[in-house]
Amino acid sequence: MTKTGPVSPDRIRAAFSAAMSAMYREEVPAYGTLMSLVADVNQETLQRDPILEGRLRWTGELSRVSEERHGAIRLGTPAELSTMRRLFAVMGMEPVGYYDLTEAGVPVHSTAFRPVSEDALRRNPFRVFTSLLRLDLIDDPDLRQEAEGLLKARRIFTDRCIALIEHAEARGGLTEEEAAEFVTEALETFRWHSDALVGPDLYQRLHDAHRLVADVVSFRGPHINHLTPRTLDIDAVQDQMPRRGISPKAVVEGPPRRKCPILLRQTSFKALDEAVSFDGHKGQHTARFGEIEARGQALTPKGRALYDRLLTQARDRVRPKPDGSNAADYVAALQESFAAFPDDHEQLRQQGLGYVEFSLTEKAKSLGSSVIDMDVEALIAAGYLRADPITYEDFLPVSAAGIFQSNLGDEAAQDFQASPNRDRFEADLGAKVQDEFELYQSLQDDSLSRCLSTLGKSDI
Ligand code: OOG
Ligand code: NI
Repeated sequence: MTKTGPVSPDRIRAAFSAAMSAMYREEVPAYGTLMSLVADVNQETLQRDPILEGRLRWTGELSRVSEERHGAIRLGTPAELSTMRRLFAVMGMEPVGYYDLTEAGVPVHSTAFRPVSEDALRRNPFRVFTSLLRLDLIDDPDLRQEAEGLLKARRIFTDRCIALIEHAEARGGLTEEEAAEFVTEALETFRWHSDALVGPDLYQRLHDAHRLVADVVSFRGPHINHLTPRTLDIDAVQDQMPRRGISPKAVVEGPPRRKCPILLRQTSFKALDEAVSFDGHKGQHTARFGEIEARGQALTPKGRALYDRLLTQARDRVRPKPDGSNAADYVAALQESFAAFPDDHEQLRQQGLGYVEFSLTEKAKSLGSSVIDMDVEALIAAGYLRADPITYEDFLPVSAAGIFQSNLGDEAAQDFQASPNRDRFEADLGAKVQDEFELYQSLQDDSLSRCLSTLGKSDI
């Protein structure tokens, strides 16, 4: 690529993710503390567990782990959502999955913008959980109208940012110089503004409708509300957080601790009470929090159905209380319930529960047509083919609801009619969201075809 040719979207994404991290570290000191704790724990974990280290090295994931993070934003209007899609597209991030949070008492629906190809994920897997507020679920028609008016009038993207998005779309990319400018301009959208758009009375009315409505409608932009590093041992980080002055929520969301991690485990903590000026009146708002995550194997639809069933079973027995008083009982129920989920890599693969990436071992490289009669199982058993878990790159609705709840305040849950509306979301987004299962399936299929064609086998 020449100096003036387009910069790869992967590089823009990596630069943006680093810039976002630097900004957040400055705005939220606890994030810096968390980053150093996570770095320490990850290093210890790799030293303690050479098998894990070897696998991450083999699959090319080792170098991405310490750079890995996700963020979250909440948008107010369809126009904001569709422009955000175009902004993320410049960085090679596409909408994957539809999450309906109304069921959990939060008036939003969401998607995750993330890279989708194997290469792009390896280079930098930065993702942003992006929610759109559902004002249609707010009862008071006057308040709804006022909120709509405020949202319609605000401009969350700089003019230059929009111009650069259009430029990238028209030219198929950005030059080095434009890309640097794009990162700076795009960052502005995610910045915290302590001067609210509303006075104290309206803030209170919005807040009374729902904490989340106040968080979206009262401010100039969709401040990034958390930035989450990936840890290799979430229980160790959870344990050590209090020693560094951070108090996490009582239970880790997602599956229990296992030998073979699956999907996603997450925990969060309240980071800041922000001082806000409401039309010159001093006040407070809690917008931003901290979170850590541990990622495990992506599950097939069959594995996911089993996960959902076992999670529901555990939560029917013990529902974790917001104050943490029954945390131990919940963890015990979870562990008991998940005893029915195989905890062995071979079992997970053979039973079709988890996705894997196939690769040829060193031993296979000296082989020729002698393998022609072997099938996948035989190739694995003979040590020619290996199967490593594919990392889960997405989110979990029950966990996301738990994260929303714990940070909005425990009184925030309200009963909405569960009302998923994916068509509406996609119309507002201006695109279809991709299906996560199809993406994992094709990563798995492509890895197998590559191995087989290297071995000179067209099919198995
Ligand atoms: C998003 C909460 C969901 C996660 O990691 O599941 C989330 C939000 O609070 O805006 O980030
Ligand atoms: Ni999160």
